[in-house]
Parts: sequence; structure tokens; C-alpha cells
Amino acid sequence: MPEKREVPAGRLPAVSDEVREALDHGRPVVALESTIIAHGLPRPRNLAVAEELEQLVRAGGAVPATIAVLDGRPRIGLDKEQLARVAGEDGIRKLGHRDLAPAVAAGASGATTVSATAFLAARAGIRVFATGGLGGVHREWTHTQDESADLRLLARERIAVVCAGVKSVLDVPATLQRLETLGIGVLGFRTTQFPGFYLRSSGEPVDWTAGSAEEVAAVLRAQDVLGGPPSALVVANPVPEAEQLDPALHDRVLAGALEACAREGVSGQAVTPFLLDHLVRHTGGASLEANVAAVRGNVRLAAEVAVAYASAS
Ligand code: PSU
Ligand code: MN
Repeated sequence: MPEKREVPAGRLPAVSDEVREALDHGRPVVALESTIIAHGLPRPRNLAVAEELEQLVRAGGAVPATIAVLDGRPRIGLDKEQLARVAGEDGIRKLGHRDLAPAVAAGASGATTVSATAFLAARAGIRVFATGGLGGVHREWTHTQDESADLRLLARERIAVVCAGVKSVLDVPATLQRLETLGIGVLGFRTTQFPGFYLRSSGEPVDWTAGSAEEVAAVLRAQDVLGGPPSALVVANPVPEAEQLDPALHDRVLAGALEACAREGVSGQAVTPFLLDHLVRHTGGASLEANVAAVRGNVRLAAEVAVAYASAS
């Protein structure tokens, strides 16, 4: 028999006192992912954005719960120092849901993607989560079979993910089809078009639209009441018109980014950070501003939804 190795109790998920207190009293909490901080935005801007996002949640009347793994311990709610580690520590890994167990066992530190964040948040009892853009089906899927683990996880967790659609570097129609197959609800927020992350619209329609945070909260409560196997709700919130990337610039630079990715043989987990970084460098930072604007809008809306959900529950 191989020797049984125990996972130390100090590696069990830790919920911060502030988040625990809010959850215990049914007060609104918004989960925030950390991969966008560690791997999606350049330093040192990333730490400023991470702090600003937490501030926006508070201003909206909810408690922020940024999620990451530090020294093998999943953490739901980070203090200032922990947030700074996620933003600035060299070698911080990118952890999808499947990476959580190896990271815990190895005592590793990493930022959590949508899949890992949704998993940890839902288990802690958090109902609303904000991010920038979901992962999805990559354009080269027929060769690479690269589909983000985000989708599979969202098919299994009852959590609302407020996002600006899926990243436009992806195959958007294929991703929408997968969301349908996986039974993941999609609700446009004040739009009948699925947003295009940096752009207000991807050109694809959505079947359902909500006009207010209260309407979104009503859908969450309907999910609760209907019961059955859990699945997520994607709340697709377009970037404000004035802050979207110029669509012509977007299309031009994206084509170059996809070519560079193929030429340099980038694969696996590295693909998304590579494409996002290429876009930042080749739009003179404009894609970064659109990305940050989208995330800000999502975080604000997520706080409103969490407040509406908590007050009516
Ligand atoms: N949205 C952003 N920036 C990001 C991401 C989303 O605005 O960096 C991250 C999320 O953490 C998402 C991940 O879960 O990219 C998807 O990566 P992959 O395609 O390797 O699953
Ligand atoms: Mn991938």
C-alpha cells in the first residue's frame, strides 16, 4: 500500500471573517476571480484594478470576495497583503478547477480562473460572481480541441456570472452553442445581442433580456425554486458604448494576434494570456482600457444583483 498522505487542515478553503460574517447574515457578497489580475492585466496596473474592483463592490453595498490559492490554501476573501501577492508575486500559477487539488497538495500559490473561482465560490455559498470575459471555445478548436474548462464548471454550479460575454479572441457562435448544450442560461443585460467583450456586440443574438438588477435576481430565485441539478446563469453585460474598442481596430489587431499565436506555437493555458497581451501591445493600450471598463461595469452590476437577491430572499 502506498503511504497515505494527509492534506493538512491548514489547506482547507479559508473564508475571510468579513465574508463569513456577511454570508452568515444573508448579506450580499460578490466573488471576484484572480486570474484576470495575475495573468490578464499587466503589472503594476493590475493591483490598482484589483483594489478598485473591491472598492466598487463595497460602494454598491456588497462585500467583495476575491478568490485565490496561497501557499496551498484556497482563500475566499483576501486582505490587502494577499491581494498584493496575487498581483505581484513571480511564479504565481494559473489554476483552473482541475488544478486546485494538485496546488493544495503541493502547497502552491496561484490565481483562480472562472472555473476554479466558480467552484470555490459556490461551495462557500456565494451566489453572484463578476469577471471580465468568460473562457470558451477557441477558434482553432477543430485542430486543438481547446475549450475552456470554464464552460464545463458553469454547467455544474449554481452561480450567476456577470461578464461582458466571452473573450472576442474565441469562436463566439461555437461558445454560445456549447452554453446551450451544457444547459447554461444566458441573459443579456439591457441588450438583445450577446456582448463581444471589448465590443458592445458580438453580432450574435441572445434569447433572454433583463432590464434591471431586480429582474436578474428574480431569475436567480427562480433557479433556486426550480431546483434540480445546478447550473450557472451567464449575465451578459456589454461594455459601455463610449468605452468599447474601435471595432475596425479590434478586427485588424485580433487577426494579427491569432496569426502570432499560431506562428509561435503557443498552446494550452498560455493561449488566453498571450492573445490578451498581444492585443494590449498592438492597440496602444486601448484594449486594456476597454477590458478594464468592461470589468468595472460587470462588478458594479454584480453588486446590484447581489443586493437585490439578498433583499428579496
Ligand atoms: N477575462 C478577462 N481576462 C482574463 C480572463 C477572463 O478579462 O484573463 C481569464 C479568466 O480567468 C478565464 C480564463 O477563466 O481567462 C480562461 O482561460 P482558459 O481559456 O485558459 O480557460
Ligand atoms: Mn484553454
